[in-house]
Amino acid sequence: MENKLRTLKENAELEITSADSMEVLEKARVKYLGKKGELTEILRGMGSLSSEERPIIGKVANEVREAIETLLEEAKSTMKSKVLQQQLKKETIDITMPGKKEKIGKKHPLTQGLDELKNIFIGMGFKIAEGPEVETVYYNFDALNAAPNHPSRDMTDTFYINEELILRTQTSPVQVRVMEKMKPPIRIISPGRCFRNDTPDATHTPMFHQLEGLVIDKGITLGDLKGTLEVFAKTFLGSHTEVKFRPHHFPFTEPSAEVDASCFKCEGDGCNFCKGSGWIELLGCGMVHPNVLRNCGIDPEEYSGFAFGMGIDRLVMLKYGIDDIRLLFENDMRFLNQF
Ligand code: 2NM
Repeated sequence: MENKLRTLKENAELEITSADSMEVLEKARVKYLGKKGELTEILRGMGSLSSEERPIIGKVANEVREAIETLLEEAKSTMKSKVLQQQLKKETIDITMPGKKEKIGKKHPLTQGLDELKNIFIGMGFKIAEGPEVETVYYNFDALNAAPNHPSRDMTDTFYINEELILRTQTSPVQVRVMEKMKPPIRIISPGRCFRNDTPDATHTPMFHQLEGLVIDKGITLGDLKGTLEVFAKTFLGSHTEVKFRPHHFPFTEPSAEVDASCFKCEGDGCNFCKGSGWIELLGCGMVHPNVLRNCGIDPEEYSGFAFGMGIDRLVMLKYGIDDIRLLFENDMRFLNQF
């Protein structure tokens, strides 16, 4: 029996010292010291021993049990620190590795352009006005002195929702709404989305952006209009920019003009950017028609004013050298990241 115990101890020792995981150690503990373990099995057979042998074997059995327990304790604590070391090694952060750069978004080129335009006019004392994109025929056409048979009213040019409601084709209805509500002096710009029933191509999209301006006060003249727009052109395109006023016609202004700026690429010499003319078309403008003032409850004998309108998309394209307006609305990051 004593031999059996010694063999058991040797086997246990071998198993415990060669264990490579906590699970193996726990299995060994159950195998040797558990309720149904080998040591318990041997001790159960002690009943058949003589009274002289029993205390001797009992002592040896106790020694074997204590030895195995000690071995297990030691092996478990060694295993614990080994596992911890492995885990620490696995989870080590290499602080010398290059970090991941946070990607910060940026403003769409149209928003950048819009911000710049707004700031120029805010600097000249203009306030920003907004209005609905779904407009009435009255605010978009009638109040603006457009003749009942004016071609822009046609369904092939304007998106009709029903007979009275349309998608605004310009932001002038915002100016009408402001004139109805506010007493002069009025100095506002109205940037926003507009809609026209155009087939998309390099220079047209059915949705585009306009910025219009309006100044109404006593004694406002064409000189004020010219001075304001000259300052605008020089600020937006550069101080060497010259402006030229060409007679034109709009239903809502009289007189009306289109404004050209000297080409900022060739400074007027003529290049393929300005198609050899040295000039680039910038915007439309004029003195607000007396009919429009009357429609808005402003006495044209007491007040006068000027208005202007420009395409934001067109100006952004000019400034950044974009040759197709559709690129502005495709949201291709490869395009947008260039600005
Ligand atoms: C333009 C050109 C010329 C314009 C006129 C008005 C209003 F409401 F005062 F009559 N707002 N905007 C105007 C004048 C717009 O866009 C090319």
